[in-house]
Amino acid sequence: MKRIKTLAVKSEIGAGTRGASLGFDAIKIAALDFGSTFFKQFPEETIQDENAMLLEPSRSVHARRGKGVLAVCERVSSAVQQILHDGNFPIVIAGDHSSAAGTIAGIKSAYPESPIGVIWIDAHADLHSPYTTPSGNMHGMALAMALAEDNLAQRTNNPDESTVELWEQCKNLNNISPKLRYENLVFVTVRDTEPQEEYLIRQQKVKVFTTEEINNFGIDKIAREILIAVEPCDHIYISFDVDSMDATISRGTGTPAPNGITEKQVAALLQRLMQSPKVCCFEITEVNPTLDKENLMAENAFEILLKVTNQLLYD
Ligand SMILES: [Mn+2]
Repeated sequence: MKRIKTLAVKSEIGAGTRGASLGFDAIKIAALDFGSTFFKQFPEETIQDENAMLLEPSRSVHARRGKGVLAVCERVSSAVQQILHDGNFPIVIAGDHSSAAGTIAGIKSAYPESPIGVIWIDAHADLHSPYTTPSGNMHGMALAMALAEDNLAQRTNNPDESTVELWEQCKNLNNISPKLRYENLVFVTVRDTEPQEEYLIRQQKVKVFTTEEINNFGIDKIAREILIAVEPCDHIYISFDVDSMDATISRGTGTPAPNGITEKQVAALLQRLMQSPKVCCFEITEVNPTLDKENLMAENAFEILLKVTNQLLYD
């Protein structure tokens, strides 16, 4: 049986919309409303955030609050590495998705000799760099950091010197670069992408499992194919951004997108994926209760989290 430790990353400086740092507490409130003892069951660690940076205007337009994002990623990385080193299973409950670059760095540092597999369940590809970003928000750059991807072929921006320097530090987090290879990345329900990201997905032949394929072929078949796609990897990380679910369900998130899957589909998919003993870390991210009605997103997220955890504990 795996011993779980939850990691609270109440950081939202990588997002353009305010409120994702409240996601963790909203999920905790949902648990209390359901009468669940979930948050008493497992040891918990909170990562120090840099949200005070939000009180000042951001100077770097192509990597907003990048210094803070890097600092949070470094802390998340150390914590994840330590949890894995202790033989435990980290469940990361994050604010905005930029900290996933830290999670991947931590896993890679724990297993430097092994290729890491990443199952990225998200409406977005998060493959932008300061050279291509339309917004400068770093939650759209998490995977590019892990892949050490500049995408200069599709360059639209001229980031200043300090931004370039910061980006180099982001890519070289823990002195391993890249931490992830395209062939070990799988996208699930990614659908709200920019042309620069679509170029990379095509050029690097990234495997994408669409909402339509999930609807047509069913969870079991898709889950099997996802696990086959990351078969060469001994350690698999699942990152679940709640905007992978359809915008009608996931209103309480910063960048909702239509044509997603349902909460039932995502729960079934995750339960099936969790059956693989190679899965070493699970993350849930981008719950923003300030955009929601009656904490619905956090309640959905908590129910999914509970199913994932039960699969881990009682498999
Ligand atoms: Mn995302």
